[in-house]
Amino acid sequence: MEKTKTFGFKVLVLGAPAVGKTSLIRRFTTGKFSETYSKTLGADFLIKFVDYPERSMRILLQLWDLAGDARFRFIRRDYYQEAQGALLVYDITRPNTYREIRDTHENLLTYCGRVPCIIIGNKIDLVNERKVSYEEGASLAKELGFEFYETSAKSGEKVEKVFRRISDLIIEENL
Ligand code: G3D
Ligand code: MG
Repeated sequence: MEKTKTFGFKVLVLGAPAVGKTSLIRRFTTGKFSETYSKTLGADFLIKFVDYPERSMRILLQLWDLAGDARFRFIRRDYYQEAQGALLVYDITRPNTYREIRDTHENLLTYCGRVPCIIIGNKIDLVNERKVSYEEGASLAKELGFEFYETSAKSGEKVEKVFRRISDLIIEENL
């Protein structure tokens, strides 16, 4: 039997405050949605393996969550350093978080260059509060040249999918 190789990658989860970055990471790494944890201070990361048995390979995703709080801007450069991919997250109930995606992407380009990215519209469980349409999300993603998914950290919808996709894209780019 072939020996399984492990590769580690750093993935940034970016977006305005309260779009659900920490919730998405927690949902993916623990399978749970928790309403009670404290707000992220500074930066932190959680890890999770994504397995590719057919390639005898496993990917260790280091998922970095950055506080949107301006007080922590000084750590940003270190935080961005050597990331291989990013998830750009907005909240479908808050159009300003959608409009911020372009700036967030500009920042990412400045520090990391062009790395694989996925755009995510989160909180689709809040059906009656939706203010950004699927089409708006898809069209922004198309313009920037990235894939687009809508998720709910609360219900878990598409959460596994987006982390596996970013892992796939990073593999294509780096291995
Ligand atoms: P952030 O890390 O991007 O700042 P958080 O965002 O993960 O801390 O989430 C911000 C708030 O949105 C939290 O609520 C969290 O429970 C909620 N949230 C995150 N994802 C979803 C989702 O998919 N659906 C719904 N309905 N809520 C979500 P509080 O009330 O603690 O501010
Ligand atoms: Mg957070």
